[in-house]
Amino acid sequence: MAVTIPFLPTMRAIAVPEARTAKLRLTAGIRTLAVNGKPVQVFGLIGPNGKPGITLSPGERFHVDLVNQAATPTIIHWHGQLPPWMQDGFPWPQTPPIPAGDTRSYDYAPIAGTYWMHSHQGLQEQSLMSAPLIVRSAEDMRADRQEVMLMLHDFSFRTPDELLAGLTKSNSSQSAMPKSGMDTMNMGSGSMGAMNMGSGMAMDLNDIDYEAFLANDRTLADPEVIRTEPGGRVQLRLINAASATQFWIDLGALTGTVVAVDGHPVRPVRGTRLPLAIAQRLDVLIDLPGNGAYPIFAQVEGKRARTGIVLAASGASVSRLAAEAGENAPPVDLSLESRLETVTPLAPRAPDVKHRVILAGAMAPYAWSMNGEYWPDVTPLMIAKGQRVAIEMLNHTMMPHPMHLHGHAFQVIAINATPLAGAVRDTVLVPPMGSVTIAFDADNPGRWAFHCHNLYHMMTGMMTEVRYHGII
Ligand SMILES: [Cu+2]
Repeated sequence: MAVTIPFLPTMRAIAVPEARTAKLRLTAGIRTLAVNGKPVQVFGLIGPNGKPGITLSPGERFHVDLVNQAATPTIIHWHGQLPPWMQDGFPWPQTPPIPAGDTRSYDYAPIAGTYWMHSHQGLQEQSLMSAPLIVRSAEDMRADRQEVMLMLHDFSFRTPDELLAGLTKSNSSQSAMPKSGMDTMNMGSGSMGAMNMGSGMAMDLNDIDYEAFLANDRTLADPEVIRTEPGGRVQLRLINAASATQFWIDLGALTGTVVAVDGHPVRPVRGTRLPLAIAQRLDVLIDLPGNGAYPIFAQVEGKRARTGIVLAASGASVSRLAAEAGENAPPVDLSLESRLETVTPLAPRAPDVKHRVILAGAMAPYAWSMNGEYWPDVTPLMIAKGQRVAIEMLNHTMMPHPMHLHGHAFQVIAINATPLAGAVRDTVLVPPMGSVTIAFDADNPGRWAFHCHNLYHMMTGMMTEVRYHGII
């Protein structure tokens, strides 16, 4: 059982003794879900209270026994958290996957905010081996607001292996040469959502044609209805746990205030339509205007398809919601990113080391690379403890790439070579033909995965390693 540590403001700087933190049990297993009226077996990560994932109180350690009852090896990554590298949940040779039936223990000091956990083993993430990881802050406990979690997934009745084979086989059978950059005009049969960018180039979205999009495991045919207080305040914790789908969050009649991205506080930004790249999170405060029912939609970029939940005052009737919006959503972009400003900036300092990473690849043949290398045949990006590190990512493809660095929170310091004092976060979108530069202080020695969070891009090569000198 979770033990709630009472919040004592004057003790914030004092480490919570480990003995006061109970060990929590997290079970990786198999569950049955109904999607589009059909029962289907998916993975799940069930926490100590029988619900998906784990929620920690302020000061509580991430002290967890992960029990593998999934009947296959697995390893779970604590996305955005900053544990020692051997606890990161990545299948390094030193930390192999957990065999079926085994248990592995974790114990580290978590950072507060909206995080999530997902398998880093094969394609398990597509089969819903993921769950929320919420670490409440002292302010969360003080504030008078209702916490609402909204976790998004893309779903297919085909197996993830079939989905991957569909991408690599159908496209490699075409006689297309490897393409990248400006000459990439046509992305092959797998491109469901090619969009004209206005410059005559085709922009590519949505590699896979999914059969459903889930919000808290449900579709709009039977959405979750969350009862709210009339005129109350809601803290929406949005998590894009989809494997290959980016969304626009549509608050409809409501206006929200973004107060954190990827768990890290930003200066408040107001908005009604908010882009959410793969693996990213948003914390949005919403003051409900009255007694009504308010749908919160997540619409797939480049498509009319959407999913969502409903915030409804008790007694408010909830009408049936159309599963499609009136028009296609535009590509997810950096319109929000460019307005974000962290409240915890890096100290001013010139980078000690700068790495430049070219993102390349195309739909036909379906393969994606970083600096021309395909995981696992990669040259690690070397850094040293104590360095200020900058990484410039240049996207030479027509696909957007949501790039995630393990073990560090970075600050976005330039978009398309224009400097900014952007958000601190763990996943940033690099749009087609665009560039983003991130910076961080190298303070967590180890081996760290650095990859595109589109699962199929990662699985066909778009991953590398950031390694500290002296490790291995
Ligand atoms: Cu990618």
